[in-house]
Amino acid sequence: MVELSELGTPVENTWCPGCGNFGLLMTFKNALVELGLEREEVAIVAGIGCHGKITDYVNVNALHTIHGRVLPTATGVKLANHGLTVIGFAGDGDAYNIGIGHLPHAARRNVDITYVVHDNLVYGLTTGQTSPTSKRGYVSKTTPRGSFEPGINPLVQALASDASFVARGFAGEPHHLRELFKQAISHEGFALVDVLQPCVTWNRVNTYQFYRERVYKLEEEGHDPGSFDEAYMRAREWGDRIPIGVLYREERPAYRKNFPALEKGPLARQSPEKVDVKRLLKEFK
Ligand SMILES: Cc1ncc(C[n+]2csc(CCOP(=O)(O)OP(=O)(O)O)c2C)c(N)n1
Ligand code: SF4
Ligand SMILES: [Mg+2]
Repeated sequence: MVELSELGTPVENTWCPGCGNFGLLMTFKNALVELGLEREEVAIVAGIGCHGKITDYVNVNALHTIHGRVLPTATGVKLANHGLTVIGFAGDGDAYNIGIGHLPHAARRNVDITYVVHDNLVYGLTTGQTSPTSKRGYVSKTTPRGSFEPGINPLVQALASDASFVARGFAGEPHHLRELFKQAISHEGFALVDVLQPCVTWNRVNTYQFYRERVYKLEEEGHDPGSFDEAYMRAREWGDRIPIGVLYREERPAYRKNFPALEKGPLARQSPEKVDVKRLLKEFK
């Protein structure tokens, strides 16, 4: 079992002081420790953005992929070696703008990965442009008169895509977020955890205080995560009250269980010498 001290790296952390990513990072490491995982059993994949630097800060197998392609990359990692616990990290721009096309497919297939979205409602790394989750009226250098587009609702998108686990956490509630991470990572299939992650440099609207005044915990209000209708209703709630917790959970087989070749064990551990390539080439000629 990995110790917390083994998960650190010598890389200098360049996130802005106070960034919500710090809470998310520490919480994630604690979740790995509490799940009793070994370092070599875990693979993380991240996109491009401030969030993406997380691959430098956790001492596990890590792949810093390109903007918007966390899900196909993580899917490939999982299918190549389903012995790994695979967690993808994306930004809201990464996940819900350029990468949105991958969400419904990973979700409907129930690919066995956890998808953590650092949702700061802004493009952080590129210095503060309006993002797909920015709310209507949001003022930034790309929308100086306020965004006239309604923000995308990631939880509604995930539910509509048949995701089998849909949750929202808040980086300012680390104990609560740690439990969400543990549940998502233990879930068989696709698990989205959208994390409200304050960007203290560029987003002066959705601050720690903004969320502290609004978030409430679903489990304290008798929410039933087995009810799709109830989950949908809660997913649409954003105003004076913002729900955090597990919105929806459903048990169904993970994507990899459809592949007979994977029943013999992870592909990464199968010897290519045993594959009759000539017979295969003949078959597909
Ligand atoms: C294909 C591609 N398009 C655009 C960019 C430029 N780019 C880098 S990060 C980024 C957006 C970052 O915002 P987000 O995904 O929300 O991550 P954050 O920095 O907020 O964590 C963009 C547009 C890129 N690197 N690659
Ligand atoms: S720009 Fe925002 S998201 Fe990026 S490190 Fe700074 S505070 Fe965090
Ligand atoms: Mg962002």
